[in-house]
Amino acid sequence: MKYEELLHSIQSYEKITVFRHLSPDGDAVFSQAALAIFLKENFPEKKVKQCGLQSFDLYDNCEKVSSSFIKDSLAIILDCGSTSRIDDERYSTADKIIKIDHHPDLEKYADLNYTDTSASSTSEILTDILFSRAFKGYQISEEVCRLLYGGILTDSLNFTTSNSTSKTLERASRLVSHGGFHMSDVAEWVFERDLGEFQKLNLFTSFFKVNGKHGHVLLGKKELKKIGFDHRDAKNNITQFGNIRELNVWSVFAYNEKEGTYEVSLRSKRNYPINGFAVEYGGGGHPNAAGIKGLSLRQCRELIDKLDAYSIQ
Ligand SMILES: [Mn+2]
Repeated sequence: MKYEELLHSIQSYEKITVFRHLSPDGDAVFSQAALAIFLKENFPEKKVKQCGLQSFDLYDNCEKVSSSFIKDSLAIILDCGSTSRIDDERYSTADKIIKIDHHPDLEKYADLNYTDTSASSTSEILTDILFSRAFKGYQISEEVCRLLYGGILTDSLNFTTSNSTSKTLERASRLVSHGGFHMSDVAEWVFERDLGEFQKLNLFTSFFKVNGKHGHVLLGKKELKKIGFDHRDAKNNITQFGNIRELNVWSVFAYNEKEGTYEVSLRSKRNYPINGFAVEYGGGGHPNAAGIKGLSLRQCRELIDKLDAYSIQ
């Protein structure tokens, strides 16, 4: 990967916009903030804006950005495998587009593309970039290190996902030694939840059903209302089912009220790739972490049966 070209693009633009994906998570938001802060600290003469219309409760970093600003800017898009995922469609009007991401490269939408599907997170790739030879001499502040470490923790679930590697640890280690912060402080910040959220989670997990070695929750409008979740909350909390010895596959099916259809998050252990199922139903993702949108209740039930059978193969 040639990071020099990325640096040259940054150097040649006066205005830079940094974008993230819809339904933002820690990796999307922290990598976005880290890059924006890095750019502001090292290129004080440039104007850098963080774009995104949907909010993230742990960290409020988005700004109001005018269309004319975006038009003149270099847009750097983080953590978005396809254009439909990008929060704020105005990204497409930017003068030049750069993509940095770890999702399968389904759509070629950028002028410059830094995709590494072997990385645990976009924050991990960004760490590799900022500590690379190309970026030597630039300052990486404690705040930038903390944010990137937080992004790696979120997506790698504390270094436990199947795409966490020795490289992930090496890069995380550089952040900790360079930033000089306590790892446990960042872990607490990223994973801590309040009591109300904990009680909602208890209700959420009470809908969990197991057949074969597949566990799932199927949540319609009524169930989601009872929990106090929307479909995104439900899907984000698929991590609750990640450490159950008896399961090979686990999934969350949740009704999207606005679309009138169901959305699914699928997860599995390393020897049980499930992205084929996602593709079959019009979705996509990684071998052990995939998603689908726009399903009918009948399709959900059909897929649950298929996953039940697959999980004991
Ligand atoms: Mn990510």
